[in-house]
Amino acid sequence: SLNNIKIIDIPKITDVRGNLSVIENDVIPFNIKRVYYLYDVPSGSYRGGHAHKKLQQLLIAISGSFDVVLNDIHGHQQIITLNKPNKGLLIPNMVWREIEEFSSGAICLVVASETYNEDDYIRDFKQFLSS
Ligand code: T46
Repeated sequence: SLNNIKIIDIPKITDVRGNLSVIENDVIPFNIKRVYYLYDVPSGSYRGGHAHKKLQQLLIAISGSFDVVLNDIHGHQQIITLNKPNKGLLIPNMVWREIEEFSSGAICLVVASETYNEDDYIRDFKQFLSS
């Protein structure tokens, strides 16, 4: 449910040369199995539109900004804007997500608990609500 959604602070190491942020397994509640990223998203376009049976993941706006629209099976909705490279949004399993309002040049980095598996996706919203 949406109660398990969290904003995670990613450690930031700052000095005169700029910032460095690092994600190790102690920052997130799962072992990292995959990393992918969304970029060059055309303005007005959106991504997602599905839920995961098992996968948990952390979304980070490493550049620019975007909105994450989250829905749970009870019909609750929450919209979270990500725009900081040292804040991650933890999305547990069984949460419907859509990512929209990408700014120009936005990059969404995703750190995932599982390798890619199409069988883990629920891509039908009605089926999601009745699961
Ligand atoms: C999510 C959001 C944030 C692969 O072959 N391997 C992969 O690891 C991924 C993520 C995708 N694909 C293939 C499957 C599709 O043919 O790439 C194509 C686009 O995937 P999808 O339509 O699922 O992309 P998004 O941006 O709608 O969703 C992705 C993730 O799939 C999803 O888990 O939460 O990013």
